[in-house]
Amino acid sequence: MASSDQPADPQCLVVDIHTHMYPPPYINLLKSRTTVPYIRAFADDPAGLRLVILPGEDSPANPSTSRGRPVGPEYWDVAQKIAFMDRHHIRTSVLSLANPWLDFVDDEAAAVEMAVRVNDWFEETCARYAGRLYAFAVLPMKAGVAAIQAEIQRLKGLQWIRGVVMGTTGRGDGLDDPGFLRVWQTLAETSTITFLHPHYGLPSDLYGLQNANYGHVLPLALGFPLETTIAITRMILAGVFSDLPDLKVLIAHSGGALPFLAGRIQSCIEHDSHLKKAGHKPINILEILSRNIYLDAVIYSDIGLRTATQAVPQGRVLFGTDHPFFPPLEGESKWPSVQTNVDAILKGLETSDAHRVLGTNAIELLNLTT
Ligand code: 5CU
Repeated sequence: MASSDQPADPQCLVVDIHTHMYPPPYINLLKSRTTVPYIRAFADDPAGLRLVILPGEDSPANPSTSRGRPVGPEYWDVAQKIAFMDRHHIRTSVLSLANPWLDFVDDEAAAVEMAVRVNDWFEETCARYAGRLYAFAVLPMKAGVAAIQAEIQRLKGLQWIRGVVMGTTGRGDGLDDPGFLRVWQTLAETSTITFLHPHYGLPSDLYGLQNANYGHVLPLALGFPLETTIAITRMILAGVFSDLPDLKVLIAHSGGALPFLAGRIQSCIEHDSHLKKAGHKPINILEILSRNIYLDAVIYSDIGLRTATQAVPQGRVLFGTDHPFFPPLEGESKWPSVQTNVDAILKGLETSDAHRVLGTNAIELLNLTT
């Protein structure tokens, strides 16, 4: 298949389902903080504000990441999002709050208030750009289960919200926490799709003593997708998908390593004497992949992309960009991170399948009017 700077067929509608923003109230929250996550300027750096969000990212022990990344209006200004979409021939975007969402807001009332403000900002912003913008909403994770459920129900009354975005820790004990099952139940009952996204990575000692020389490569390239893989495997082992066959989870970064490791995970389950003795319910990962799982196409190579499309049924892989993360380093106007994903789709798939991944799958799954 051809590689080009835009989809081969100009009739192909491109929909970006992995594209982030920090609405102004959330930016103000980050600016008010002095511990990670925060936004601040550094006196010796005239280049401007820095966004420091990842765990341990401000550690002096790791100067290669210790000031996070530059942050500017591309993170909060909707006009910049639309300009980016126009430049890259993206017709419609499904926005989501970027990590770490509201995971760090421990106070129940503050978490609920910020969730409502952020979600209402997305609703109003999408309404102003009807057909071009939709959004995944955020949940007040550190509020009680009842408060989370109430927000999920409230979202059903909003016109432009198409699901929720969530990290891997849930209310603090992970997505396989028995106490979290009631949240999954409400998401399933309300047919709310969950966009599962990493943030925490792996324990940094796994990256070794030389990690200080490696910038963000290990946490982002490996920590993020492995974190997601572990989170979803824990949900599988806990029987969440067996209990809730209608639950729909859209996994970031093409499911991390799940498509590649599904067979190994299944084999380990079948060979595990503890599970057998404990009378664990049978688990069929291929069935879960075909029934409950959707994957984005943010994988940057045709090899990974083909694996993703083979792991789930047709119609379940959806284009994304991860904008505004991974900006061009040299000031190019086009973002190579976007182009690499488009090229992987065009190279890896037949034209009709490529067009489905680039847009039609999202339009159908999320009921978008473009
Ligand atoms: O560059 C990064 O740190 C990130 C991030 O934090 N979140 C994301 O979605 N992509 C890249």
